[in-house]
Parts: sequence; C-alpha cells; structure tokens
Amino acid sequence: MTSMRLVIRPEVADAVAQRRPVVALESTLIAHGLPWPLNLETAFTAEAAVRAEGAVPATIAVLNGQPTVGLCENELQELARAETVVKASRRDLAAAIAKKQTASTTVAATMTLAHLAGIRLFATGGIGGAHRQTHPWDISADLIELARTPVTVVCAGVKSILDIPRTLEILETQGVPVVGFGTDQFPAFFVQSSGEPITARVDTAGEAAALIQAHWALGGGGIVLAQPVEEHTALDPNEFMHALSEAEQQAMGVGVRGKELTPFLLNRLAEITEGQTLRANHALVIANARLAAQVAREFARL
Ligand code: PSU
Ligand code: MN
Repeated sequence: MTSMRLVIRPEVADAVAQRRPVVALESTLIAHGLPWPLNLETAFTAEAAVRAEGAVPATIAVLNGQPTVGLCENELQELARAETVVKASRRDLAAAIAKKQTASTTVAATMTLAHLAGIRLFATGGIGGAHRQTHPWDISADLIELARTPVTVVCAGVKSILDIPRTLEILETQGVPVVGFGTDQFPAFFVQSSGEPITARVDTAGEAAALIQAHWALGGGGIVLAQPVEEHTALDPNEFMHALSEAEQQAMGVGVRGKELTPFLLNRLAEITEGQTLRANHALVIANARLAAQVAREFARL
C-alpha cells in the first residue's frame, strides 16, 4: 500500500509550529505558466519578496511521489528546467503520489497541500476559472477548492483568458469572498480591471487579515484576495482582447483542451504580444507574494 508522507521542510515546519508568518507558493506557474529562464527567476524573486517582508516562503510540488512543502533552490531549478513535469490539480495528486511522479501543483492542489501543512496564506499569479464560449465546460478545479479549503489566495484576479462574470457567479454560489485590495473592481490578471465588482474592499494588510479571520471564525473556506497588476506593466484591454481572440482561434484550430488549454493560451499570448504578457505576469506574481507576506504577518499578530 502507498501511504502519503507530506514532506514539510524544517524552516517551514518550525515557522508553522511557532505561528510565524508563512506564504505558500505554487509550482505550475513555474513548470507550465512561464518559459525558462523567466520561470526560475520569478520563483526566486517571489521567495525573496516573501522573505523581505519577514515571512517564510514555501513553494509546493510533488517530487518523485512526495508532496513537498518548501522546495530548496536546486529543486526549484530542476522543476523550472524539466520538460516533462505533470501538471497536477486536486484530482491528479493521488496518481502523482502513487506513481511516484514529479508534478507541479496548480492553485487547487497547492491549496490542498498548504492546508495539510498548516499554511493559511498562498500567493500566485491568477486563479483558474470558467473558460469562455470556445470551451464552455472547462471550469477550473481551483474554484471548487476555494469553496472547501480555508486558505487565502492572493492573486491578480482570474486570468484574463477566462469568462470572468461566469467565474464570479460560481464563486458567489460557493460562498467564496472575493476581496479587492485597494480596488472596487475585480482585477483581470494582465489587465488592471475586469469592470466587475468585488464583494468587499480592503486597503491595508491589517484589514485583510481581520476579514480573513472573520470568515474562518464562521467556518468559511477559501478566500480570493485580489490586487491589480501594476499600471506600467498592465496590458491595454483592447489590445489584450485582440491577442486573446487570436490565441483562442489557434487553440480551436489545433483542438487543445483540458489541462493543456491554460498553458497553451498563456504561451500563445506571450508570442502574440511579444513578451508583454510575460512582463506583466512576472510583475504581478512578485507583487502578490509581497502582499501575501504582509497579510500573513498581520494574521500572525491576531
Ligand atoms: N498563475 C500564473 N500562471 C499560471 C497559473 C497561475 O501566473 O500558469 C496556473 C495555476 O496553477 C492555476 C492554473 O491553478 O494556472 C489554472 O489551470 P486550469 O485553468 O487548467 O485549472
Ligand atoms: Mn481546465
């Protein structure tokens, strides 16, 4: 029989035990979301941003079948360079463990493992959601995980490649607070605003921590804490929509679907926009890591 052993690296385990701030980081954006070597640079810079705020970073992945919380530099490097890493969402974790695979974890899978490790704050780029009309049945497991797992996901909204109003309806149905940090409008990843309202606004890390604590005191699950990508790297909404239609056409043309769809679209957009989406993606991941650490610090004080 295979028994699961969750490997929590000592620095992370100590911080969790002593209730010091810890921020989980995901590995799918490293293995599938960004190209080499920007992916490794992003992973390192995100960890450094968490440390600069006085929190401990814990990047999560499955390494040879072992769910691991707190990858070391060599492990990050291997993951970033590897060409055949499985992308594991919640449903894929068991198979990756049983088959002793190395797998990157999506937002859903990272939330699952962070929660098991006692980590409450998690930073990523953008969560998954409901895809647009071209792929109407493709709804990310990230939304379902948010419904049930009490971890706060700091992000730049849902990826602008998605159907955002539909995604927000699903989050509402599932009782997930969608909190705007310094904004009244839900951010849209590469684009600063989706034009859709958020459910509550906070303007400081302390206010965010208080809201999070109240949600969990009520027995709530996940929370989305969203801040817009910084203005000077954001994409113009119209230019972005043009690029997206082109990328979608290509996806339809080659028939990509399932878990390959998000990485395919991100990849195509990077080419179509000549790297503009990559610069935005990098900047927003770092900013989110920093904010998650600030909120983790405030949360640890409560
Ligand atoms: N944030 C990024 N880049 C990414 C992702 C997040 O900046 O590639 C990943 C996350 O792991 C998220 C996944 O869970 O994209 C969504 O994939 P899907 O749409 O197949 O659920
Ligand atoms: Mn999907």
